[in-house]
Amino acid sequence: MSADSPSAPIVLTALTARPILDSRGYPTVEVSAVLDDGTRVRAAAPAGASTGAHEAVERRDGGEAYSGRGVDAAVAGVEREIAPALVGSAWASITEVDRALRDLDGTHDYRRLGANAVVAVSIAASRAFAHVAGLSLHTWIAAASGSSERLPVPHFNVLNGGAHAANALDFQEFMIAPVGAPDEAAAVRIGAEVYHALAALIRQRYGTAGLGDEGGFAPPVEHPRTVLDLLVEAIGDAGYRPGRDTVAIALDPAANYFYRGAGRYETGGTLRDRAQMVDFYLELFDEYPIRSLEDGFAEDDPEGWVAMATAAAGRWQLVGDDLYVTDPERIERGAAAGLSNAVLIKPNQIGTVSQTLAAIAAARDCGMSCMVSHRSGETMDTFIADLVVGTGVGQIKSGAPARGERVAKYNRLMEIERDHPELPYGLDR
Ligand code: 2PG
Ligand code: MG
Repeated sequence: MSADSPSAPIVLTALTARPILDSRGYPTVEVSAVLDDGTRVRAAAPAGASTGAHEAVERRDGGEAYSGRGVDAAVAGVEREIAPALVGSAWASITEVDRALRDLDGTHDYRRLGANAVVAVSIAASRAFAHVAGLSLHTWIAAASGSSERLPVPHFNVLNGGAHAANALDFQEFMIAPVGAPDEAAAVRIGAEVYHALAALIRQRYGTAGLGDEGGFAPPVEHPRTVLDLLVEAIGDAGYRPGRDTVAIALDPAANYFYRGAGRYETGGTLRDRAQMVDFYLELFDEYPIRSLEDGFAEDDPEGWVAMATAAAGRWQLVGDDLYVTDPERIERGAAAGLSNAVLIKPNQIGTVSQTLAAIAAARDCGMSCMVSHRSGETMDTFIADLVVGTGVGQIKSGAPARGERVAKYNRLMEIERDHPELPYGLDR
């Protein structure tokens, strides 16, 4: 079966939507669809805070309610425009549904109907296709994308800064990646034990273990080295060995946040040019078991990306998030320009499931790795867990191993592992 396979069409008899609260307490769109056999499928849109300039655009109400972040218009668009277009017809593939959504919206970035409405409909439709095909969602995704299934290395964001926390730390995410774990359940255990060891260290040293948006701690620290020392200590305290092939560290500085223009970056009160920024990262790579660096440079600074990729010479994973916004064309252009060797994959950045699969295919064709990702504003929807297994890309980040909306994804991964103990775990090397 391919994404265009006509083998198992869906027919929806109802499509409704409603506003629900996301993990930050702002409204987002939940969609509910009923199939002609009476089965109901649901999906909810996540929401970013540190968004790339070229992401698909959410529809927000403006005005006073929820500081302008209401989604009543996006919900109404699902019921008044999308439902009449989709309900009652037979749809042969997710590609066909997504194309209809795109045509109906009429813009390239879904700004009319809202990417928050469109992505939820596309995910619900994917669940409908999996149901009529008699497949679990991850297996349907594997078939639709022509991939081998694989359980991913979870990247647990245990310490938050940047746009996700109120502290003075400029780097946004510090993650723990149990690369050497034997399986998913063991990886989750390592992540949780390190998280608890880190909580103890932070309480002892800073008297507080307050949290950032993704469930990681947000102590009053400023310098990346202070955090990296804490992580290495916590990994050891939890009884594990820090190392690139054991329990590794991954960073998402989200450099847009501290880019000052003209190739200059300001972190921890220090202004650095591109070359100094490259040297700073190389020093950190030397001193700590870091395996992956996401958005180490700003989306508008391709020279910085090229300088980093040249200096790293393939020794580290360099991931583009805001840089590519899950857009197949941007990924291809970035690969041709030598910007990075990996891509972050977020369905709501590009708008639909079939475009997300196209982004993964584009990255693969260019020889780049992928990491599937949540957003800082999340719901209990676990689509990305099935997406990462079905596409077999081998890496996911879904925040801390704590808080319901974050662990929902890790718990779904462990459920898939229990149901399919034969699936391999780990990086797709
Ligand atoms: C990121 C994401 C998710 P946001 O920068 O990678 O961690 O943050 O959803 O706020 O864009
Ligand atoms: Mg990022």
